[in-house]
Amino acid sequence: MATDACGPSRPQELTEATGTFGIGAPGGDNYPNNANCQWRIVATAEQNVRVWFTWLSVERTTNCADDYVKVVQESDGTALEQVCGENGKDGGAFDEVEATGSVLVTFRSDFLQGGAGFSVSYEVTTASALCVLPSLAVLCRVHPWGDVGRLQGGL
Ligand SMILES: [Ca+2]
Repeated sequence: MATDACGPSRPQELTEATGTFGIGAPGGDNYPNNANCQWRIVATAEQNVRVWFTWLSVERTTNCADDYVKVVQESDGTALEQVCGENGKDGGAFDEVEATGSVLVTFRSDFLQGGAGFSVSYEVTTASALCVLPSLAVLCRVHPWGDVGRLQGGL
């Protein structure tokens, strides 16, 4: 289990453009009770951050109130995702979420019952110059050509 993220020095700052982090491993022992872990995916106000889960095994409760992984856009505190259960909300597919600027990911567990943990991957991209035009801003959020990195990689 990642240590910095769950200790007094949390959140753990993630400054790489891409990465994966989380707790535990599929099929592993349960994570600790009363865990409080945080990771900050560091990005500028002009950068976009995509976040997706690669696996999830977190105690399922109504509204994911007891144990959960929560993804928050830091600039305005918008909660983009709060998940629990096995492999996604209601057992379905994970939602990929996108934020502007830094993202805070929080994992909490309550005093009983657990799961094997979770893994989150992310990618920080810089919006292309086209996307500063207000008329294109909405399209840029949903189209792959909105990111310089993906443009350079071909459409
Ligand atoms: Ca629990």
